[in-house]
Amino acid sequence: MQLVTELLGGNRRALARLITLVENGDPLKNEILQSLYPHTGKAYVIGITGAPGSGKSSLVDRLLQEMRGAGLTVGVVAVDPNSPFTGGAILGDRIRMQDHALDRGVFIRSMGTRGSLGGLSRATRETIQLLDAFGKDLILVETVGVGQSEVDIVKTADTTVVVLTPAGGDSVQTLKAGIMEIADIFVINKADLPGTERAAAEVSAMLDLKSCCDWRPPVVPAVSTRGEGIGALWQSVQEHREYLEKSGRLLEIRKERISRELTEQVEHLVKTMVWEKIKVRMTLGSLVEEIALRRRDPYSAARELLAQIEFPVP
Ligand SMILES: Nc1nc2c(ncn2[C@@H]2O[C@H](COP(=O)(O)OP(=O)(O)OP(=O)(O)O)[C@@H](O)[C@H]2O)c(=O)[nH]1
Ligand SMILES: [Mg+2]
Repeated sequence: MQLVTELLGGNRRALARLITLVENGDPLKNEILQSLYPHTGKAYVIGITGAPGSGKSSLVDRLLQEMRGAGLTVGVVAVDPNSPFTGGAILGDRIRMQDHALDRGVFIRSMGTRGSLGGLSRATRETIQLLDAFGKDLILVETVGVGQSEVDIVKTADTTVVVLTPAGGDSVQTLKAGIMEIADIFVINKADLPGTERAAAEVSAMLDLKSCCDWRPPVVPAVSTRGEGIGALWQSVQEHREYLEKSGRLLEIRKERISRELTEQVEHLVKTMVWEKIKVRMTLGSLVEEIALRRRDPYSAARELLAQIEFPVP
């Protein structure tokens, strides 16, 4: 495919077009991802998650400067499950990253919700693959971490940075959402506001309770609007990466990810296949009527539907 060859040759427009095709579930999607797969696995993925308005985009903006300064190329995926917008457009002044848009070593893509959150996390993962194949050294994924489902998106990262703020009791909220468990690094952003030390102490106390693992997530205070603490954050990211690489953990977590993806892909295929068969053979409507009238039950009805399908063994 011409576009795939162009992407591999470093053509940014081909990259943008392929992301759109994949996002829209183009019929060629699997073929595209399949042919690019051998070129992936080189990029290092960093997830940045935190409550709305905690300063994730401002942090990404500053991190980009550090990373570019180190001579590395970067892809950014800004995922917002609450936004209906998707595509290349940067969402107004909420994202401060526009300055980097002219830098050819940086590629930024924002992504809004496409129906389900599950769909969004798949689209995010696929976009990461395209950026990886394109040759970006680092990929930053910004996600609004407010619920359990966003955790799925975060699971695609090698290093996960959780952004907290001193105000508003974010830390407690995040703890509830289960995001605490997946943090490799904590940032207490807006450290210019009161309560920073207390927030940092809270996180440390919580980490003390966790009797696990060789890596203790550092707690980094930052003022992203002024660029303070960004050097320390970048340092922590590199240290975490080094820890993962030296301990063999990186290979392990990447295998775990592949295992999840493979399972998900099989389930996705089975689901598609089954519903295609069921849809062509009968309508569900009458069955629903029957069940609503309590003449039937959904349990035996589901089994009967499936019993009518002859499963082809590929
Ligand atoms: N005082 C202070 N304000 C900050 C800091 N970092 C970010 N802000 C402000 O917080 C607001 C949100 O910043 P963003 O970087 O857009 O936050 P975000 O987490 O990306 O927001 P969403 O993507 O909407 O969830 C902006 O008005 C920033 O200027 C900081 O370190 N200190
Ligand atoms: Mg943002």
